[in-house]
Amino acid sequence: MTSLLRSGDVTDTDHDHRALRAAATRVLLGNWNGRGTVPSRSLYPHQWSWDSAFVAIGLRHLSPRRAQQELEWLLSAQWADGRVPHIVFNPAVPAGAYFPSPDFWQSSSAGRHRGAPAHAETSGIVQPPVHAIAAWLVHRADPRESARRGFLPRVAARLDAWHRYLADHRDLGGRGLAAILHPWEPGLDNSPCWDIPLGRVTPAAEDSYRRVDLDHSAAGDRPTDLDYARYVRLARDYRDSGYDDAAPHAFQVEDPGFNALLVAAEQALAEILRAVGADPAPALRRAERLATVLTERLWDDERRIFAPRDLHDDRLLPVAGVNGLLPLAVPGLPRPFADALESTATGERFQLGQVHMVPSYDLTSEQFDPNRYWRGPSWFNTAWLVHRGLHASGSTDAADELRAGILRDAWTSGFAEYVNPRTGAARGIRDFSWTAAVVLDLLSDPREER
Ligand code: 2M8
Repeated sequence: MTSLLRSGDVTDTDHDHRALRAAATRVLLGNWNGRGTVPSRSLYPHQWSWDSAFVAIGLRHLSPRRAQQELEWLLSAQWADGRVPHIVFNPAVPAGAYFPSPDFWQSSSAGRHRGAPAHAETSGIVQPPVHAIAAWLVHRADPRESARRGFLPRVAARLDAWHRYLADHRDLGGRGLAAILHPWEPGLDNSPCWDIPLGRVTPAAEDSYRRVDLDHSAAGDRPTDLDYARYVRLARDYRDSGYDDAAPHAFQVEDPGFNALLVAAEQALAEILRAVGADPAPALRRAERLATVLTERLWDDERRIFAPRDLHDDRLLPVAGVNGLLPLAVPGLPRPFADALESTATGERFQLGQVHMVPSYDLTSEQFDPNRYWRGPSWFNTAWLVHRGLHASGSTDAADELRAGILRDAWTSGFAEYVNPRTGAARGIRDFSWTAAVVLDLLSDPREER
């Protein structure tokens, strides 16, 4: 497969698409561990929260049943307070295979008062709430199989509890948006978006842990040691508070990506609730309120993009990341915002249509780095979300061009974790699950229910 991927390039022929589908299928099925899918067998050998949602969106085209199981397995590790942990650990994997490991998070003891499950070890932080979107798409892929297995009734209450956790425990700014407490929570770990708030965090001693990630990926593609020391400190402090959201937090930010995805997820949850005969009104009310506050509180009129708000001083951060473009994927985003975001995406900061996919950070910024993780490289899940937004807002040509770029970059990079936006060169690890998943989704018949 590798030599074929290196030498080839996909065009739009059926033959190429068949080969791409076969390769993506091989990646995704190869990363299935019997109950869920690991993002990567080497670097991430457990189940990650938002990865599994993207994986389910791809898997529904191969096996709707397996896609359902993917989400059910993740949700089975939900805490009683409603949080869906960002990692569910596989007990069969040696403890040293990933850091921070279960003995760092200590979920079943430190998280006991918040209702962490006793049957599974998990992390205690969260990731973007894309699960209801995935669950609805998985259901629509095969409503009969879904009904036969009782899929929606199984997940509806859990998804509802998850959204209520974010509304009730994470509204730290008091205006209705969910706050993130750690740079791992928005999924864009070392984005320059977090440099200012993260810079206030006292780093943990670097000899108090060992970075396993550097055994699998080039150091220049990964966060720095100083960033890691701060990640460890934040996670340790949260754990030591007993995962108490009301405790003081050194890092508290309202992220536009996280909240935009929550709006879309609340809308999907309303569909799910309606389908199971429950009242969709509370979810719809939350969606409407979130969408309004998002535009009131996180719009940066100078940069023409949504920006994170630092709750330390209640100010917008002076940054432009791909997370600021994600409100494009909110159904019903008012036209002026959608138009402005599209012109920012095609403008000098992101150069959509001129570079590979969508850079994770402002190309004109001094902080931009084309290779280092979320500081500039283009990622496949965020490109898929932008593609979806462009499509929904009627920008079909731009959406089609982005779709072709995603497929091409996945093929030539060997399903890389991320690529250099200027050259398309593969960065991070290969055979990455959500890269394969979004490829399968984009190759599906667009007339299928979405
Ligand atoms: C990356 O994050 C993890 C920590 O959660 C890591 O660097 O070890 C991010 O890209 C995140 O968005 C992703 O969910 C995770 C697994 O793919 O890896």
